[in-house]
Amino acid sequence: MVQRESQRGSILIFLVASVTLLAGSIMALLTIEQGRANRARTEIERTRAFTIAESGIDQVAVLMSSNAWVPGSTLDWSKDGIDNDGDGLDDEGDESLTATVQTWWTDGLDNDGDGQTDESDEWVARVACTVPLGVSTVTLTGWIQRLESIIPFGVPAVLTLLDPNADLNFSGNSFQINGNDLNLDGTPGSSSPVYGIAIDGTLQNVLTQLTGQQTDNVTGMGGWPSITTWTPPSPTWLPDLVEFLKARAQVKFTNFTGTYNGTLGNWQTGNYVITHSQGSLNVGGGSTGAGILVVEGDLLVSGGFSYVGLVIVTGQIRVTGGGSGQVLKGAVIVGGDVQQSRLIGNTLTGSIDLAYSAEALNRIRLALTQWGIAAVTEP
Ligand SMILES: [Ca+2]
Ligand SMILES: [Ca+2]
Ligand SMILES: [Ca+2]
Ligand SMILES: [Ca+2]
Repeated sequence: MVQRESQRGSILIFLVASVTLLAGSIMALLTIEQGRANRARTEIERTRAFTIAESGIDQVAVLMSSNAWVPGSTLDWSKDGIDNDGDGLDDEGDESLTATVQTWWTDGLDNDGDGQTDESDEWVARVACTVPLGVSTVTLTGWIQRLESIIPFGVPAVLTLLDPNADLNFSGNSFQINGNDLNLDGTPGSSSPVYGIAIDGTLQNVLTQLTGQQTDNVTGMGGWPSITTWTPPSPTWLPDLVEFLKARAQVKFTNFTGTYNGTLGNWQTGNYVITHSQGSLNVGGGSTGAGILVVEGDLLVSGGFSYVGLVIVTGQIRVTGGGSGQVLKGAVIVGGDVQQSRLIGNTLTGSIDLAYSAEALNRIRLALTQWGIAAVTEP
């Protein structure tokens, strides 16, 4: 009897030990499972955070291309008032993305170590994008680079004539063609001057058409008068350029018969517009603009007209005075003649004032630049 009691006791101890052991194993298994689930969840979160960070870099590239990125600003999905993840809620808890952008061409540093600071090959934006999600935080660096453009911002002169036999007809002293750099506020700029006039032909053709008194009005690089010869990089340079810009024009005229007196962009508000006219265009009456004006035909200026940027005309430019004068800050490229006639009725009126402005061309270049993502690195 004593023996049976003792046997029963041993079995009980054995059972209790087994159950404890089993419970321990189950607990261990559960812990492993839990760890695996956590790791899987963390992995999913990380992948999602990675994808979101990539979208942030895409967004910066798109904003830069549409000239809507404010330099020095930060992208912050949690405060932008936009439903970035498309779940119907704005700026709710899980829209956590911040991106800061370092613009190499404005930072006053020689980022590529070539001895030059903020030069044209430093047109690179470094985007640091951070996305915290759950227990994970992903940081990506995007390298956004300017895409090549065929827009000629390195112009030889403020007035470039592509016709070797172009007729130039200015009216007395009522014109200025100045290749010295001028800022948009009217102060002298710090960029190197360009020539007053460049012609894809002999200098003689230009010189014989200006009176001695008129040569004083063509200033810029290389002394007096400031005239040079220049040949485009290819025979199809002008038509290629026109096609390229036509495809990107925001304002289009087609054989417009009236006189346009509206606004084609405004440099003071940073609104630079590509305007294309199929056929001749007549502007005047105080019309203003900023950007690139492309005319496939003749440009007739029949009243006050003031423009900041690049004017490209495949035919002639004809100016008939009037208003407060014709003012351009930037550069002009013309396929045909340049004619100025100031006689309206019996009254002499109006003047032409063409001034080279590196600031104007740089601003337009920046505004019209397309940006592409060159690389994405971690972090
Ligand atoms: Ca949302
Ligand atoms: Ca948001
Ligand atoms: Ca450099
Ligand atoms: Ca720099």
